[in-house]
Amino acid sequence: TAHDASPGALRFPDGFVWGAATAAYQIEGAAHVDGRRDSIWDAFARVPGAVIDGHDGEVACDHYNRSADDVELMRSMNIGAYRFSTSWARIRPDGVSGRAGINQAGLDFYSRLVDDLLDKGILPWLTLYHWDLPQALEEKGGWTNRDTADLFTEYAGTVHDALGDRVKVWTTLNEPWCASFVSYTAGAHAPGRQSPADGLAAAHHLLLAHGQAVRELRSRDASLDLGITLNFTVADPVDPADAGDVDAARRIDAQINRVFTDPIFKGAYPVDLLEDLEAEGLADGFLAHVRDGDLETISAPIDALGVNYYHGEAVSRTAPPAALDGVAPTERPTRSPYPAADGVHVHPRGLPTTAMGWEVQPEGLTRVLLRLQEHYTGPAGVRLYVTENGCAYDDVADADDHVDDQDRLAFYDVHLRAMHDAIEQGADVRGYFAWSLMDNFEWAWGYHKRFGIVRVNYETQSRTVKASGRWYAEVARTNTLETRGAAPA
Ligand code: GBH
Repeated sequence: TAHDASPGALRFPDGFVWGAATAAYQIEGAAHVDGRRDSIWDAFARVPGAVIDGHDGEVACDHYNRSADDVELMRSMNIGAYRFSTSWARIRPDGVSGRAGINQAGLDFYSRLVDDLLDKGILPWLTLYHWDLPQALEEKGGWTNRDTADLFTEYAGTVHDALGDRVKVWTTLNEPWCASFVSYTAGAHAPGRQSPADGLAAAHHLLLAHGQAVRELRSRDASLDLGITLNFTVADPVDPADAGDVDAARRIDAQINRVFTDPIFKGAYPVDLLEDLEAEGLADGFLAHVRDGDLETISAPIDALGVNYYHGEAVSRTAPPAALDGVAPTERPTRSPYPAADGVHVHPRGLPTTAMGWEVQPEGLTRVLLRLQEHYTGPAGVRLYVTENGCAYDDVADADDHVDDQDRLAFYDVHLRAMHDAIEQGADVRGYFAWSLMDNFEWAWGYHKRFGIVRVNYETQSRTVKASGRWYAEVARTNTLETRGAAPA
């Protein structure tokens, strides 16, 4: 449809998907309602010091009871696709295999949500796992137990039985890096374990779960759109002429990005990663989990790769001694998420930061997308989607909950430009999802950090579209990024 773009405005390709994202535990609440049982996040939130001020997801945004209104809100904001996750602990609450393990009320909730979305012309974009493992399974070893991958595959089938007639886009996992290394090595996320070996085992079993679920869903319906979402960082050496700094950047790249992209797209773990693990005495234990055929399963062809991008980082082997432990804000001690990056330090480089302390580095997004296109997804014919990008700022709301978040609006503007750059240079990016649709439970930070383009008043549960949300609705409506200043205030 024609749109009178001003000179200098950036058009996106026809059919570009403009979406918003959330995750079950962060918004649903109703954590022990209608048969849902503890996930690892319910249990972790009860650990003293794990989440700031003891916040938890018991009520969250009460989305479980307000999903119809939230869908209508999205329609009013011209959101074309809604990326949400299903809660395993709502659907198979006790982690029990077979029909007896299914909680129909949990499936019914998602079925209503999907109907509401389709009713309003919003594409349902379903993620099967956004970190809320049933606690019953953690008690059997969680993601360090290979059986969890099989149970995940069965759970994927259960969700497909209920929703597969209407949901066509399926993401297996959100950010397996966080679900393994932040959760089982750093201990900053549930279940809070602090072991490099456990993080490595979890990473392999998450990848295996992904590959098995892709095969299962593909065999049920060859027309499904299947993918995974990974979080990417751009690690730059503080001094590109310093071999130690270059090696530090290589390690971070291997241990966040390539540990997942290489098995998925190339069917092999990176050789340099295995060498670094070997030097730490971790390689044999890790490889003991990798059985014949696993990498073939993990590299099952996918249709779409979801890219979550928040920030980059400058790293060094030398100075200053700032520990890589920024993943948890709380008094409960955490360790580095990296199994083989002792002595690697993040250096501030004077870029502006968000309320999370993360650098605003939009050109990192351009680089991530172009690198994926050139070395991973392009050769495999896989479409790219930015499935999360966004920021927390210290919002100031007036008495009517209005937030004039020009800082957040500017963050989105520069990142959409960076994505547009990548598209112009050949990256096959088909869509973008703002993180997040609404303020929500920000994991170890509880409700202290707000990422929404919609404000949530946690006393009244009222939703108020922020200035950034009104601006985003215009971008979505026009498929165009106006020159800054032309945006509605
Ligand atoms: C996403 O993960 C999640 O998918 C989403 O649930 C969450 O709400 C959202 O981001 C906002 O946090 O602290 O310097 O070590 C975030 C991915 C990757 C971002 C690692 C922070 C570590 C930075 N994260 N990164 S540091």
